[in-house]
Amino acid sequence: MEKSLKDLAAEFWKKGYLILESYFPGDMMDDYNSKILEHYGLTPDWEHTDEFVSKSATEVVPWFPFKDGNYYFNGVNDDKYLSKLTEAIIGEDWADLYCMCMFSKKGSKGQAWHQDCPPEDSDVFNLNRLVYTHDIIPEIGGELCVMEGTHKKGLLPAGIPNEDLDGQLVFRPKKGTVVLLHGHCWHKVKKVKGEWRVSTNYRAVPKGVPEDVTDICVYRNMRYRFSTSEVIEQRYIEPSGETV
Ligand SMILES: O=C(O)CCC(=O)C(=O)O
Ligand SMILES: [Fe+2]
Repeated sequence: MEKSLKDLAAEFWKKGYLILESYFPGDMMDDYNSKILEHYGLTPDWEHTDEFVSKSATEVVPWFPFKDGNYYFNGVNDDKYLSKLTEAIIGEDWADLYCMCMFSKKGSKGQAWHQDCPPEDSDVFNLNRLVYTHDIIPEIGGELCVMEGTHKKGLLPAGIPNEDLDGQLVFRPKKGTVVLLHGHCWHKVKKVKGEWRVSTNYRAVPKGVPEDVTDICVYRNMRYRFSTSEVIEQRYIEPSGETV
């Protein structure tokens, strides 16, 4: 029997993520993927500052298609079941934050461990609704790594930005798969070995969470503010193991 929305929401809140395997149809995903690649070309310039790219060990080029007036990707927003599931997870009157495509080229580092927004207030978070428009396979790399249950564990510990951690789960989402992931849950993306890797995030927030919730991202070596392209906090490990 199919799981109810309530059961799926409970699973999300237990683990900090939920995976809907091959949820969207392949032909819809092929169409999205070719439109995304058309936008980027295969060698896009980095959008972020060099300081950000080198410090954060994050090599990904974001694109906000709706902000550019491209509404091709509305099929995901319009999906009734996904909206209902979102409501079951983050409550009534949740809001769409934005749709963000992410592109990584061959040899890029992927994304270091991070929390999409500061975890100090457990009510203030974003919900990632990641849609994969192509298969993530070993030859491509770019696996999504998640530390289960860490949406309830507070601050990501300071440390080496992208090292593998004991207990990390490694996912290779197939085309059409949706990953719902709590923004406080510690996650990273492994190095990209294939020509390119694409993912698209339809971010949502519970009612009352400010629109700029994801302006500050927490990495193991810093907090970074995107709107001002600024490292707002350096995080160090003392030889004693303490974070300063
Ligand atoms: O591309 C992915 O698989 C994850 C990206 C990510 O960390 C995010 O969108 O918050
Ligand atoms: Fe993230």
